[in-house]
Amino acid sequence: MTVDQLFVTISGLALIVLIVWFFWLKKAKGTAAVDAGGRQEALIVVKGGYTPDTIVVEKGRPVRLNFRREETASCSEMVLFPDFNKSAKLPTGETVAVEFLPEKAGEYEFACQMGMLRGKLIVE
Ligand SMILES: [Cu+2]
Repeated sequence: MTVDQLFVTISGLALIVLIVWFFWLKKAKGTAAVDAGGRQEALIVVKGGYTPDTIVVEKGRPVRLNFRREETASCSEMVLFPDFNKSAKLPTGETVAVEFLPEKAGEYEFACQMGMLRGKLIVE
C-alpha cells in the first residue's frame, strides 16, 4: 500500500466514523429556557422518540415541559414522570404542558406508558 492509498483509506474511515457519530450517536440535549416568571420551559417533540431526549434544568425552579406529539402511533400517547407522580395524555398535534418543581438534583427518567420511548431530565 502506498502512502497515498493509506491516506485515502484513513480519511475514508474517519469520514465514516464522523457520519456514524453524527447520525446515530449524537444525542439531542436541550437546556430549558427561563421565562419572565422564572419558570424553566422546554419544547419536546414526540415522534418516534423524544426530541430532545435529555433536558437540563436547574433545581428549585418550576419547570414546564411542553410536549408536542407529531405522530399517531399509540405507543407515545402518554408520557409518564414516575419520580414526580406526573403523567399526561398527548393528543396528536396538540401541545401539552407538564409542570412540576424539581426539588432535588439528579437524573429523572420520563417515558411512554410502556417504557419504550425514554427521555431524561437532568436537574442540576
Ligand atoms: Cu410506548
